Amino acid sequence: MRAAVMRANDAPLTIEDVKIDSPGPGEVLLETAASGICHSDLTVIEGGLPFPPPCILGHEPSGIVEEVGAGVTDFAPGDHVIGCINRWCGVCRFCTEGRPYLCETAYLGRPEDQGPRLTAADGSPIAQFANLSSFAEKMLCPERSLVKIRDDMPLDRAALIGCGVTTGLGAALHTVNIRAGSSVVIIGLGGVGLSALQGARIVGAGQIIAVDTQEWKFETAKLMGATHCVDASDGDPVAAVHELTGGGADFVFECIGLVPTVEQAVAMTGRGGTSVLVGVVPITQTVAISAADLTLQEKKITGSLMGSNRFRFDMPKYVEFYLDGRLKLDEMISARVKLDDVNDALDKMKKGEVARQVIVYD
Ligand code: PAD
Ligand code: ZN
Repeated sequence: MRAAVMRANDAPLTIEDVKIDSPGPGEVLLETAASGICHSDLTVIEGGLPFPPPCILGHEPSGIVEEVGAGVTDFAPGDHVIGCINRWCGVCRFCTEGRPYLCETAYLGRPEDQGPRLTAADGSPIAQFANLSSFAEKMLCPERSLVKIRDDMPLDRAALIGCGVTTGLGAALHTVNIRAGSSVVIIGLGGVGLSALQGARIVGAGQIIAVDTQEWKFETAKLMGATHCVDASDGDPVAAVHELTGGGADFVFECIGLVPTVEQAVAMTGRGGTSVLVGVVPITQTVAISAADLTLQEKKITGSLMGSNRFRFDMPKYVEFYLDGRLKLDEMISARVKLDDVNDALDKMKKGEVARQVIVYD
């Protein structure tokens, strides 16, 4: 099969012929239908999230089951599925207390005696990213990385639910408890931010203030429920939010992963409010915040991992949200591209020229 391989950090991915193994116990072989391109893929390429090359990125996929391994009972050939990076074990402390997205064994790969799932033409192993690697025509995944969805859900839009939508929507629906009428700020209107924005609208937030440096994104943001838009490239976005909310918002979602915008998020949060850090700041960087500001105004800061998901339950529900019109995905797709165009697509994402791009496979 053809795949885009990361051979080195900060270099273009190379399109190569890669061998994919047949499914072992508990594994499912899929034909990849579509894969969204998420900023986290770019963060890995740039070295901000450590994952050693050679590897195949891509972690926002939909697919069709081709073959199942021994003991697989939840899937059969022909099933339509979405893949998620949050494989769960079901028995660790976090799984049993109902937070499987924190599962401690999520990224344990294959037992060594089974050999690698992916190998290069010369037989050397290629690492699989988060049990998925969807920048490839096929995927070999643990069954607990997958969820079956309705056959009438279009697979290019289903792919978006695999990461960005679940992350943003879930941050608003699950990580925090937004009461109807609360004021909400979304900083960063990529796939993740536009999904958090829709989550705020779905739970009945009052003011929904969208912040970005790319003015063209505001039309989409308004379509998805933004009541106000702030152009961060024109003036101080913190002052603008304080003005609009009368002193700071109840909830601020940082959906970019930059140090300055994390600091802005905390500064935009009002008395008793909550800053939700969704964007992934490169692990080598730290953020300066005033502790007294938190104490004296009882502000809270929380991280949000993959929308605090229980994806086998959440993703089919998000499919229903799309099919009943509550979740807008068509408007989120800036372009459908081919696997060969992946480097160009990553470049466009880097420049902030797109909302979400999806690789569609034939
Ligand atoms: P994206 O690159 O599509 O969107 C980022 C947006 O931020 C773009 O619209 C930019 O124009 C905008 N932007 C850039 N700089 C500024 C600025 N200074 N002020 C305002 N707006 C700005 O990214 P994405 O939506 O794919 O991902 C967003 C983040 O979420 C990224 O850090 C990614 O790694 C992270 C993520 N987190 C999780 C999780 O579990 N927490 C999961 C998936 C992705
Ligand atoms: Zn992602």
